[in-house]
Amino acid sequence: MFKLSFARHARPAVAGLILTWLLASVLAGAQQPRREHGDIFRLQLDDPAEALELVWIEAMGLWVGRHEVTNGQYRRYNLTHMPAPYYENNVHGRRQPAVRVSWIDADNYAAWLNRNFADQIPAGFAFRLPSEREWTDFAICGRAKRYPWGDRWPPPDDWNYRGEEGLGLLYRLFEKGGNIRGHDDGFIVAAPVEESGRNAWGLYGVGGNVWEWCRDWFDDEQRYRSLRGAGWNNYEEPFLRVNHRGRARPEQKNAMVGFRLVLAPSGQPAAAAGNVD
Ligand SMILES: [Ca+2]
Repeated sequence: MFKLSFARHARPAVAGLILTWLLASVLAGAQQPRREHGDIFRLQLDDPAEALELVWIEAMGLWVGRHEVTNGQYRRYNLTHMPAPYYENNVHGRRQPAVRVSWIDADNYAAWLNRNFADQIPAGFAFRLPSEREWTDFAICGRAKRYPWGDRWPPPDDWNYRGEEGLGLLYRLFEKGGNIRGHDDGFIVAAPVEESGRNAWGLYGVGGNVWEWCRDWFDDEQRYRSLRGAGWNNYEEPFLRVNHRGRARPEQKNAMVGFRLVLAPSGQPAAAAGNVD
């Protein structure tokens, strides 16, 4: 009798548990739709015209900024952001990358996004600067190569470095050094972010346009933060290699330096820097 009685009461309980589990699974699925490589996430900020776009990179398990953060997007945070021209060339354009922002500024910008747009950010994720290891991963797109665009020299014309376009009067008067022969991207300074260097994962300007702050310290003494990717004023072949590491003090600002953000699982530390060579 005991056995029968137990069975009679247990069945509805088990059925209820299964139903609850199924409902929970369906709801969880609705909250976190399946992501596929290349899916775009848009953070509307407080002005949809300045939405930040990020690309889901399945192999890395995080979103990577489709572009360098723009002056327009940065101005939603700092209304007075107006980077001074480089000689006579403007670098404050709405779709040009945010420049003359320090590592500290970029880190604060990510924190501002996390604080103010939590309702738009997928649960368990947060904005931050990429580690150098992550930067390298999304620069090479799963295939070892010498430069962010591939193995051949010179860079394709739609990757923004200092080519033959940069030979105006003021350059000749003030700039030392050379340029990339046979390369003309059409931009003397930073290009609009969507007009420079699209890679195989649909990310723009990962090489060139502006140097990008990374999260890591450059040195064990923690004096410098790491920069990757070179910028519009670079023509030196070693600087353009995918494994080249630049550096600057965290408070430094420069017309050739900007940043890109990742939207990554917030509970995990960034992938360690490691040896990028
Ligand atoms: Ca760049």
